[in-house]
Parts: sequence; structure tokens; C-alpha cells
Amino acid sequence: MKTTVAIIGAGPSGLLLSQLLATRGIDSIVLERQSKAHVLGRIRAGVLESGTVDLLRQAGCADRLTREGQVHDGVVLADGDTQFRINFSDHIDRPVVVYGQTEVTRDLFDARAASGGHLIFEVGNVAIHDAKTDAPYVTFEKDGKPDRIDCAYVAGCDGFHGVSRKTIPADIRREYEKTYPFGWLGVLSETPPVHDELIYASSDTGFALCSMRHATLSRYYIQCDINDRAEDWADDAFWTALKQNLPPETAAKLITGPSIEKSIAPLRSFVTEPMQWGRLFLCGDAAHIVPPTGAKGLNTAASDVHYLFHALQDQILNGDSQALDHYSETALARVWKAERFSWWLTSLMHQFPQQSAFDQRMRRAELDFLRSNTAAQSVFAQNYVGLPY
Ligand code: FAS
Ligand code: PHB
Repeated sequence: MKTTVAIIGAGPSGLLLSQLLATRGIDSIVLERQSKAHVLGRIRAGVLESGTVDLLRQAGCADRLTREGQVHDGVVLADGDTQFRINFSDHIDRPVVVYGQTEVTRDLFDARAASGGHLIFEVGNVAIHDAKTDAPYVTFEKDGKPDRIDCAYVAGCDGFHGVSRKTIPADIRREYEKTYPFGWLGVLSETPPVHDELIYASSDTGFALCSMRHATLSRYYIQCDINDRAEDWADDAFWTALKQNLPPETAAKLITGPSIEKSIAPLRSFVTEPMQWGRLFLCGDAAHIVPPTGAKGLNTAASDVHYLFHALQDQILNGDSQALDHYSETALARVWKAERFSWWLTSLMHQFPQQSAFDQRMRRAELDFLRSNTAAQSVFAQNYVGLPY
């Protein structure tokens, strides 16, 4: 097979890049390890920055998002028994949209199908070859038969556990990592959300997040032990722990119900540099991971795609390699700011083992400053709604 851009991974990064390239008549083939149903079965992000929404609109797949997405102009932060709201439009003219990553992926799959996109699912043994030449190629197996894609460029959109990052030689890669001593236990329940905006709650008993997918589908998280297993958490125990971490006024309003999905995500901060090697370009989780606290994972994948799409377009359609030559440094400049915000909010809102009484007072003082200071709220709002591309 032959194409211009071979894309590894049919998550949001790979699908969005493929769809955007197609709008400029640039062909691609997307290789995905899992089945389409498996990809759609993942419950992940819930908040879209306006930059991500604009990209999906540019890709021609934002109609349902526009109809069903909930525009949020603020977020609530809780510290123990009290809570306060940060109003985004007091500081920046960009809201966020609450619309699940699962639905983004579904819309992208539909858009690729409608425009004749070439996606190959359930492939095995994907390997990237000759990335440092002007004729890279990708080999893989499908139904046990070996196959090959000759291409001009390879986009590594295959997430943290993919093959793309590791194709860059270890002596070239610089990796930065921080792991957190806790995880997030997430529950999806067919119950009305406890509040019409997200609530990020910090308390002496731990972190909680109240989110949603729509008016009758709620998404809740609590901080949990890093060694916990989702199957060890009965629904009642989850609801009790969630209420304990919320201000009483909010806990009293919580409508509980059976979980329809329950999973634990580990938390880590991770960046690999560079994000390109020859004609291989990394996007999204293949290059970086953030703790989900700042809702930056999916959104930073989107900004990578924005930069790579425009750089490939300049090169392929106009012969201008300037942006492509500098893709890694351009993308990393925004990645590191997202890493900082995600690390800062995670460090602020969670209980850490062996935290001293002084550490607790620092946490309370920082939240009190955020509650009472306009400049602090402006910095929060600019980062949460998404820094400019
Ligand atoms: P993805 O991991 O989504 O997609 C990579 C794709 O590549 C997958 O479909 C995978 O099957 C495929 N692949 C892997 N290896 C391959 C190979 N060798 N060959 C072919 N295909 C291969 N972000 C938030 O903003 N908020 C959240 O609440 C949140 N929760 C998360 C919970 C979990 C458990 C995880 C893992 C991530 C979460 N994230 C969250 C981050 C998440 O949304 C990612 O940022 C987002 O999926 C990034 O998209 P991609 O870069 O496309 O990577
Ligand atoms: C979600 O709705 O899943 C969600 C929202 C905001 C976050 C993390 C997860 O920061």
C-alpha cells in the first residue's frame, strides 16, 4: 500500500489528524491495534478547550458537539466545607465545552467513514522503518498476513504504550516523568449531575471531581490508593467516599445510583523530547501524559495535531518545510505549559501520604488566595480554558 501520511493509532489524535489532512486532499492510512468497538468503549476525557472545538469544526465533525455539548463558563473549587466559583468570562472570552471523548471519537469515526477514510483495525506487529530517510515505511500484520505501507511521513498517534515513541533511539530521547502516589477511581452513573458545572473538591480525606456527560449521565472521580482495584470498590463505598470529600451542602444534593462503568486511572506526568525524528512525528499521549486533574490530556493532543496538520500542509502543498522542521519545539512549548498546570492543580487538590501539618496549611492558603484574588483566578481561567495555540 502507498499513502502520503501513515498514521499509527485511531484515538483522537490519529483520527483528527487524518480527518484534517483529508480536508486538504492529503491522503493517509490509519492503523489501529484494537477493534473500533474497543476504542469506542473507552471512557476518558470530558472537557474540551475551545481550541479543540475549533479544530473539530475545521475538520467538519462538530455538528453533534454543537447540538449536544454543554458550554461551561465557570468551574467550582471546593476546600473542605466551603466552595467558590471561578467565572471564566471575567478573565477570558473562551468557555469550555463538556462533551465526552467517546463522543468525539465516534464523531471522528463517522466523519472518516463519510469521506472514505482508510482505517485498518486489529493490526499487529506494527513497526516503523527508515524514518530518517525520505522514504519511510510501516510494516504490520492483518489477519496474520504481513503487509506494508510506503509513505512520505509517519504520525505516531499510538498513545503511551504504542511503538512510535520507542522507534526514536533511546540515546536520542530525553524522557521526563513524575508519578503520583494515588490513582483516580472513576464512576459513570445514569443520574442527574449534582451541579450544573464541574466541582473540583479538595478535603482532608482526599480529592473528588463531580463532572457529567449530559443531564442524566454523571461522571464522578475520587482519589484512591494506587494499589486499589475497581472491582474491590462497591458502589455504596464509592458514594460514601465521594460524599466525604465534598462540602456538606453539595454532598446532601448528590443523587446516587448504580455505576454503569467503574475504572481506575493511574496518574503520571510524562514528556518525551524530541517529538520528531526524521519523518516520524509524535502526537498526543505517544509523546506526553498529564494527570487528568486539569483536563489537558485530550486537549494537548489536539494542539499537537493542530501544529502537525499545518506543518504537513505547508510542506506537502507549498513545499515549505519551516513549520515541519520546528514541529517538536513548537508543540513542546505548549505541552510543557499544560504539564505545569496539570501538575500544579494535582499537587494542590490531592492528599499526599506523609503530608505534614504545614503542607496542609500551605494547601489551604493557596486555595484561599485563589478564592479571594482576581489575578490568581485569571491565571487559573486562562490555563483551564486553554492557552492559545
Ligand atoms: P490514545 O491512547 O487515546 O489513542 C492511541 C491509540 O493507538 C489507541 O486506540 C491504541 O489502541 C492505539 N495503539 C496503541 N499501540 C498501537 C500500535 N502498536 N499499533 C496501532 N495502534 C496502536 N484526558 C483528559 O483530558 N481527561 C480525562 O479524564 C482523562 N482520563 C483518562 C483516563 C485513562 C484511563 C487514560 C489512559 C487517559 C485519560 N485521559 C484523560 C487522557 C486521554 O484522554 C488522552 O489524552 C487521549 O486519549 C489522547 O489521545 P491519543 O493521543 O489519540 O491517544
Ligand atoms: C471528565 O468529565 O471525565 C473529566 C472532566 C475534567 C477533568 C477530568 C475528567 O479534569
